[in-house]
Amino acid sequence: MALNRLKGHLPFDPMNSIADLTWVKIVGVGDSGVGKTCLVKRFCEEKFTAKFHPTVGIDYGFKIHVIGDVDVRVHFWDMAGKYEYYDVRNELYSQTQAVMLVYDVTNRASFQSLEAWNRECVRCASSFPLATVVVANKVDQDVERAVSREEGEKWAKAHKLTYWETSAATGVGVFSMFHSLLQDVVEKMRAPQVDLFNSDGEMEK
Ligand SMILES: Nc1nc2c(ncn2[C@@H]2O[C@H](COP(=O)(O)OP(=O)(O)OP(=O)(O)O)[C@@H](O)[C@H]2O)c(=O)[nH]1
Ligand SMILES: [Mg+2]
Repeated sequence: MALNRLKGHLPFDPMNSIADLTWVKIVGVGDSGVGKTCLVKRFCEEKFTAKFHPTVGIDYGFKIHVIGDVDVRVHFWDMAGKYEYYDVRNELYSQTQAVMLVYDVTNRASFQSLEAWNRECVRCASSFPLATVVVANKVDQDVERAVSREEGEKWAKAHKLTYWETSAATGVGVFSMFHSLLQDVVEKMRAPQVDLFNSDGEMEK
């Protein structure tokens, strides 16, 4: 039997179905080696690898996560932390709704880099009100800790951001951190948008 593939043969418009879905783009940034790829892998696949494979340009993850009555299609854009990939990252920030700023609690330099990462995100990903979390990763390596919880919390508070402690190795804190970040995004999406224009298309005074 021949299939009728003519335009309009479907009893519904597939584009309407796609438009009804909730899509969220989360960008992960932080110095190379802090554990961004491992955090995404832990959340999406419940896996962890001890071997280090630095991200080249960008890695990608996907998961459907339920927030209340919403099935959120979460797209993870896991950026390479090496500085030389700046031009690649710069191209990929658009339409970002959420950011995870990651550092490694055993590596002080990665904590000191947060300021620059935060600035890069605010500069490049400004189309939505951003939901941002500060993620102190590798807390399983407590004996080698170089940045205390108090210091991390203080930095996050000073930037009006939420602070989380995680371990991609053991899984501690990972689900709660992503769940809370996604809740924040869904709330921001539902918040009434301020209409800057009147019915004639002129800017309100
Ligand atoms: N002990 C411990 N090791 C971790 C943890 N998270 C990641 N690692 C290790 O840290 C190394 C780097 O992890 P990645 O996730 O690849 O780091 P990344 O931030 O994606 O690095 P780039 O892709 O280069 O930007 C790997 O050897 C991981 O196994 C953690 O929570 N605890
Ligand atoms: Mg990576």
